[in-house]
Amino acid sequence: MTPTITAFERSPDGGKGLARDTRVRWALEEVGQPYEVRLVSFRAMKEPAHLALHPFGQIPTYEEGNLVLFETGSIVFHIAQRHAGLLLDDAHARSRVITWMFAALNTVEPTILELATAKLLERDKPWYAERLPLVEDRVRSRLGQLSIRLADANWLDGTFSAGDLMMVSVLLRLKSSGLLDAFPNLATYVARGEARPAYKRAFAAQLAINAGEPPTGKQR
Ligand SMILES: N[C@@H](CCC(=O)N[C@@H](CS)C(=O)NCC(=O)O)C(=O)O
Repeated sequence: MTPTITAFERSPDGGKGLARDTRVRWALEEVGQPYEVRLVSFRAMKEPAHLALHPFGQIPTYEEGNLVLFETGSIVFHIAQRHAGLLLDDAHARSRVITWMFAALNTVEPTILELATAKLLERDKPWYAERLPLVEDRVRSRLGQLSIRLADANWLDGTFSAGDLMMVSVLLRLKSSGLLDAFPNLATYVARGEARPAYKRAFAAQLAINAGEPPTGKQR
């Protein structure tokens, strides 16, 4: 059964791939699962039809038959469980991959989101200039810890996994900030993720929508 995901009709980032449908597209591309996309406007996201799928009125959602999921961690985990390639076979390695997914979403992403929120919504506050370095320091601290753990490895646990997919997706948000530059192994790690053919297909698909190209058979 072909799953359907939702994505922004017009992404606020204009197609930089930072909207979270990109990570779901990436997972689907990695495992070779075709999918359809339903585009939603900001208004439609807050209306009952979408709220029935996503209680917080956000994208992405994932529909497969009578299964409806929201939260990218859950969606990517579901895809990884159903298909070979994103979770490792050994039981302990599999649990470590899941740990890295949680770490990406629960420990690394919050600091990065705090920075994004500060830059987007707090610029006009009198305390913005004083607070920004503190927020950046919290991001740097997490990056430093992650950088030490990754060291000179290609991926977080040997082979590319859903843990890397999620971690790279989260770190991609920092590209324009310059904060990754102080951690060359993390910058290379992110570039390694972006170089994967599945990522490139996912990125191109979301860019096509935001560049105003006519929808393909997969996107409506
Ligand atoms: N924790 C959620 C976050 C979902 C989320 O923040 N989605 C954003 C797009 S990337 C959104 O829909 N924002 C619009 C809004 O919250 O109104 C996930 O990982 O799926």
